[in-house]
Order: sequence, then C-alpha cells, then structure tokens
Amino acid sequence: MSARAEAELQHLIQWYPGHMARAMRKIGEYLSLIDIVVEAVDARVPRSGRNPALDRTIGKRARLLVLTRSDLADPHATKAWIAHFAAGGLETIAVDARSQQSVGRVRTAAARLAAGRKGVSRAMVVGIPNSGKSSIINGLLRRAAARTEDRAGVTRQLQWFRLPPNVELMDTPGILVPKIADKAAQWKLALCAAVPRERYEPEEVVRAFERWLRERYPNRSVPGIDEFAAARGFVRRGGEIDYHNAAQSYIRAANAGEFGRFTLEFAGERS
Ligand SMILES: Nc1nc2c(ncn2[C@@H]2O[C@H](COP(=O)(O)OP(=O)(O)O)[C@@H](O)[C@H]2O)c(=O)[nH]1
Ligand SMILES: [Mg+2]
Repeated sequence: MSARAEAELQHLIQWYPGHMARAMRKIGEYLSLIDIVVEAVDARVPRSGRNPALDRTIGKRARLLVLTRSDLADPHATKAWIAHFAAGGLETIAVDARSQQSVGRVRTAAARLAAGRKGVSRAMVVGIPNSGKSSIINGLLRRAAARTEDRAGVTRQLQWFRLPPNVELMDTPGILVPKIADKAAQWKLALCAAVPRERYEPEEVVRAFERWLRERYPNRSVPGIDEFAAARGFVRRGGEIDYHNAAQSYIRAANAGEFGRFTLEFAGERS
C-alpha cells in the first residue's frame, strides 16, 4: 500500500467515529418505536458489510438479516453464510432486492417474526450505504396497504405503511456507518460502493481486487485494469492510461455483475 493510500486509510478510519456515533444515536431514537430490525447487508461482504455496534444498539429486539445482491454473490458462499448466521440464532435470507418476488420473502419472514408477538409489530430497515435498504423498502411498499396515520412526537416526520397482516414498516431507513476494521475491509467496502467516493483511491481498490481474484478465483477470466482501460477507451492522447477514471468505471462494472458473481468474504474465515 502506498504512503498516500496509507494516509487515506488513516483519514478514513478517523473520519468515522463521529459519524458512527451520530448514526447510532439516530437509529437509537427510532428504535424506541421498533420491534423488528431488518438489517440489509451486501451478500458479497457479510462480515465487513455489518457494523457490530448495531448489536448493542438494538439489544434484544427481533432481527432479520437480509443478504442483498444474492444475484451478484457466489451462491455457495451465500449458502454457507446463511448456515453460519442461523447457527448463531440469526434468521437470514438472501435476496435480489430489485426483485418483487425476492422482496416478498422479506415480507413473509417479517410476518413470521411478528407472529410471535402481540398486535402489530413495527419494523425498520437499517444498513450501511448502498446495502439495498431503499430497494427493500420500495419493494415492500409497492404492495403495501394504505399509509397508516402519522404518530405524534418523535415520529412526526416518519411515515408508517401497513404490511398485512401484522407488520407496520417505517418508510425511512436507518443508516449505519461501516466499521472499517482493516485494509481488506476498506477495499472490499469501496468495491461494493459502501464508502463515499472521495474516501478511497479507486485504482488501489481495483488492484487489491485483482490480486484477490487471482488468489480466490484463479480460473476466472476477469480483465485487469489495463485491459479494461484499453477496451473502454480510458486512454489519454499519447497513449497514457487514465487509471483513475478507468478504475471508477471498473468498480461500477463489478457492481453491475459484468465480471461474474463473487463473494469477498467467507463464513468461518477471518479475511
Ligand atoms: N444487482 C442488485 N442490485 C441491487 C440489489 N439491491 C440493490 N441494488 C442496487 O444497488 C443500488 C443501491 O441500492 P439502494 O437500495 O439504493 O441502497 P441503499 O443505499 O442501502 O438505500 C441501486 O442501484 C439498486 O438497484 C440487489 O439485490 N441486486
Ligand atoms: Mg437509500
């Protein structure tokens, strides 16, 4: 890692505590109203895509883990993650959050959790940036019944939607800040577009991904950054490659599934 990237990383890690505290406080305010927490996590980063601080904040509330982008993740790895979380008592489902049918399973799972409780349970979707929160909420609301009435006080700004038979969904997602535990978490989260773009050097991210792919998926033919840049025309006059913009485009392509399905973290492995 270059000195510049190292400095960037320090900056990134230091930048977050204040944001983290604020984000957690905000979620904490909402949580007083919530019975079921639906945690959206990108299935490609089931470890780095979660923030362990959420455990303390939500306490003993019912929780449903939704692994999004199952269409982009390695299905074997996703299966192992579901078993891993289930073994820890955490109900987990994998979805393509863009699909109505898939999001229907979130609704079913939430209804099942609510069935163990009295009356109507109130649910909220939380997750780090780009984890699929809005997609899940939109998918659920598309078939939702009429908006339920607004409540007083802290909920004045919030809207609740009835998901028959027994769930009410808050329309606002709770935004978690990712916890960047190490260098690997940084490039993986950046690759999954979970980190603000000004917080990382795209070229470093792509090179780390390339190295990782060669190790983990050696039989996969994924273009390197040079090949990708040449093919997509990220070449300046004089033949010099525009690595910065090529790398940004590369990250978008990876997120669009152009390089096939991959999971960046495996159940039962540290990194
Ligand atoms: N392929 C795929 N794309 C998804 C999935 N979930 C979300 N997206 C896309 O990822 C982007 C960010 O999703 P969004 O729901 O806005 O994430 P949020 O930032 O957590 O609210 C959007 O372009 C979505 O269409 C998924 O399960 N599969
Ligand atoms: Mg959103």
